[in-house]
Amino acid sequence: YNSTLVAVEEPITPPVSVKHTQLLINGQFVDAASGKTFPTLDPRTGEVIAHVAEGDVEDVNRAVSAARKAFDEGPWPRMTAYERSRIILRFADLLEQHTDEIAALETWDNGKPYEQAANTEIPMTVRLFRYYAGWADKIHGLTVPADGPYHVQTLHEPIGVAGQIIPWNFPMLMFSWKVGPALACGNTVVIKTAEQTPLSAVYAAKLFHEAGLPDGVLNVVSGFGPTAGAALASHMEVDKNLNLKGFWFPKKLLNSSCGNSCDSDITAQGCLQGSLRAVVPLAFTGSTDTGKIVLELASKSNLKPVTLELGGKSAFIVCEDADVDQAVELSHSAVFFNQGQCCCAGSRTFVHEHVYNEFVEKARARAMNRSVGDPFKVGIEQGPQVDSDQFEKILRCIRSGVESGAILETGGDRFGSNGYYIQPTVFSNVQDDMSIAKEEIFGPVQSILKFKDLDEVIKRANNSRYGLAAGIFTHNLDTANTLSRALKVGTVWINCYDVFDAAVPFGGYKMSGNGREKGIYSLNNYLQVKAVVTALKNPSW
Ligand code: TXE
Repeated sequence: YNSTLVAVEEPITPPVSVKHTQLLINGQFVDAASGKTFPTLDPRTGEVIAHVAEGDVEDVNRAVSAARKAFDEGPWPRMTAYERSRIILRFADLLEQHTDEIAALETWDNGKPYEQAANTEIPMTVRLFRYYAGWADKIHGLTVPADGPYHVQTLHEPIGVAGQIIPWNFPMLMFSWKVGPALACGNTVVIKTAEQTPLSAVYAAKLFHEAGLPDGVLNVVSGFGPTAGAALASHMEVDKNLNLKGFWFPKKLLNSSCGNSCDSDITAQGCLQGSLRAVVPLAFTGSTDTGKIVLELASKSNLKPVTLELGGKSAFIVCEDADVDQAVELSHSAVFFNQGQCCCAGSRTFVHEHVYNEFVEKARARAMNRSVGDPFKVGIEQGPQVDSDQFEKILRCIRSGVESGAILETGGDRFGSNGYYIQPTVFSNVQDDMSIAKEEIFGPVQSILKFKDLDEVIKRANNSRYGLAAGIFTHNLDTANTLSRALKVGTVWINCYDVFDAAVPFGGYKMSGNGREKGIYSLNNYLQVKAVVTALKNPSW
């Protein structure tokens, strides 16, 4: 392997210290109820960065109660939309002022290049909050010309407590996609961060409180998926002042929510001394497998609506008239950006047979030229993978590619002997039935496939359980239009890739998820519509 090697054996000391390691509930930093902590690790070395509070069921319950109280009794949904917007804008300013520290926390915890975090991701996070701050005072209903002597209007109201579960690949961006629209609409939030990257969100949430966010509006719980995450997904949110009869709920869930102990699922209904108010909605980003679990937990608890942003195996299609140099460069970043840890990574590179050989040669050269090294070092394009699980999974995928007969053009192994670095890897001669062409690798591995004509590539690109995104490289308008209409995906990029904008919706077809985030579309996830019908005394006017 012949990349621009940069020593990874002696990691650079991060230019930041870890200030916050507790949970943030009701505006206060608190330990986990159990007193437990877990280590968050530096992917450059596998060494411990800090011990972080390990939230679990009881902490999620505390956080949901705080969020519920802030929604039912607090100023947040009652203040003017303009005031809410001002607080979100003040937070965006603070975030911008603290870009260096937050970017350093992201790099330390996740392994992504510091320059990428500081110059792209934190600015995009700031932009997203400003975008949704702009929406706060522009959310309103309609007047409806109904039949009959009625004045009809719709009110667009916040739903209540939003539960949110985010992954580790873009911790701050995922925080903004979830928290921005939920708060702009006047909801309150409980967000569970990923166990690999708990540091930045709690830091940012502290800044939100400095910006004037009332206590309880934004609660951050760090912890693991099957415990804290599952508790949020299955939360019942039961208040104890009313008597509900005739409802059936699984005993386990009730006990975890209300703290009482019931003998059986059936007798559990006697325990429901409360009005049932769901944690709604639940927004999840992560793997398709965990998305299924989350959906099941939501339906088995209280049918809370769930939006899912899941995995992908996106096609990047290089047509015969494409600018090959541009397509090589963009297909390279479409796969390798963020160490390949992007849900929309263009991880199936389909290349027309007429430009295939030239493309493969140039793609190989570009990958060999990728600068891999300590992500705090200037000029580094690729740092380590986030953790040992991901590192091992990617190496397994690479082995499977070799065993199934794909041609290993470059890479194929770990990089250095320390931490979770992987060599940029390119396979050519990849066939549709190989697992590297079907499964989400989530690593720096490009799979190049050859195609002959449009009909064929449409069928093959759509032959996937995923449908998140696609890239099309052509100067032929008709080809671009045909492909963009035919591909079953949530985003199509034409002669570009990974163009993210706060105003542009993002989400998946098929098993890449449901619902859309960003833009005006995300507001719908956090609003409910009330129709108000008033009889007119004198309809002739
Ligand atoms: O994901 P998980 P993992 C894909 C990618 C990666 C694979 C596994 O292919 O290799 O998923 O990564 C929380 N109830 N993506 O294991 O498990 C968990 O704590 C409730 C694509 O890290 O989906 C974390 O906060 N929550 C993806 C979040 O789910 C649970 C980004 C994501 O973790 C839970 C990440 C449970 N039972 C991985 N189990 C994308 N779409 O960008 C886990 N979690």
